Amino acid sequence: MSLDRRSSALGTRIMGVLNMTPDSFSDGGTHQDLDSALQHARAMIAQGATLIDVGGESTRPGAERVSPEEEQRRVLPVIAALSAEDIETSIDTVNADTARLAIEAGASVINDVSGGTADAEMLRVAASTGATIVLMHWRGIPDPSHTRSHYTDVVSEVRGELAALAEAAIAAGVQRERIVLDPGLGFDKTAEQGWQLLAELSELESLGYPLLIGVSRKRMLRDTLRGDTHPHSALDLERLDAATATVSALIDGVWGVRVHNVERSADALALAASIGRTHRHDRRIGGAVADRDSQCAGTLAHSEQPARDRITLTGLEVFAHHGVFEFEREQGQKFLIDAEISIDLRPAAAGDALAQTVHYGELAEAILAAAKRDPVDLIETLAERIATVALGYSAVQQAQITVHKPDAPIDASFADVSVTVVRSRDGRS
Ligand code: PMM
Repeated sequence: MSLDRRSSALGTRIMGVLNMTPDSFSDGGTHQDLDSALQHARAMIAQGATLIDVGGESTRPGAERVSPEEEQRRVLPVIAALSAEDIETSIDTVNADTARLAIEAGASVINDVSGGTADAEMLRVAASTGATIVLMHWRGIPDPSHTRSHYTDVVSEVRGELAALAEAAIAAGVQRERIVLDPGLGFDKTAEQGWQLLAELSELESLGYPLLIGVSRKRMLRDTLRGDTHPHSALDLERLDAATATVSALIDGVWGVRVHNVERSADALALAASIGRTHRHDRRIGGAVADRDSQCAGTLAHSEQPARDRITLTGLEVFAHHGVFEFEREQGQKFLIDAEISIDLRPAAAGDALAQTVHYGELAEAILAAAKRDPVDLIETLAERIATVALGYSAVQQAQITVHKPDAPIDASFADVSVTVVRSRDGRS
């Protein structure tokens, strides 16, 4: 496994699309069969996805609505099977019943492209199950003729409408930390409006919620690429996936990207993160990422002197299949991870602002996702991988990672064996 692939679980999560629909935007019909759907999901996880987004009803303009029963027949077995394999899933639905059953089957995230507006019960389901909910911006069932895409200022209007969606969710009992917002590229937005939103992501981020971006294989890419494309040909998909990966790299740092071709975007994000770690940040579209960086504590201006402030997570437990021996690979065992990150906490403390620090819950999730990914022989390698993930957060100046293997195959009686790596953003350790 290559180093760049490994670092794909950096700050930005990759949500791999698994459309169980015969008429989806782009992969309709290919994964209807449970086994091939599971295989595709496993492949996406191996390529760097942290979450699989399972959908049973297409939101493609002009697509037929399906009954909730049919939708559930398509998605629930896949979600149950993936959960049994410890693969995290989200349910892409606008139906509250489907969302509830999906959560019961093991999904942890509801991805609602209607932002909780299509089904009056949706927000209550999110509140009562405690699931994370992605609230996407739309103005109704996708309309190819863009009759609802009239905006005076698309960024501030989408921002305002997203804020209202989040407030409605909180009023219904959803915890603020469980809300992710998505500008809904292609949904009641022209290509031009989509690009404007991407150029000013920092405006949306200033709402204080994590952002998910779904640009993968969208028409705004095709509209922007030069020359003829032949919709749905292999060449067309390849170009769209390359374009998706390019955009993923440009918006690296958002909470998540929803993509069909995980490998391409994982590579692009890893490369972007490498540049981000070694370059003084003055790249980006419309300054979006520069703004984000300056909002973060401990930007590169502080990085020459590692901060003495720290966030420490200890005893993160994960069951995984790392090890040199065949039986370790087959049976798996418990690993415990301690992570101590150095970060200047003064801005967060001064403003009492979560956006100015690293969300330790998110860090824990990113570490666990990295630890669950493809097995390696050595806990040294695992610790290195996790340090890379921690340093993917732009505010983190130094990461000290200890991986414990308390049930390691050692004949002597022993309490624990562990390795520790200390890695700095400036590469000095
Ligand atoms: N796009 C599609 C479906 N679900 N969910 C979120 N959160 N954001 C999106 O942009 C989004 C979505 C349509 O694309 P597909 O049919 O190719 O999956």
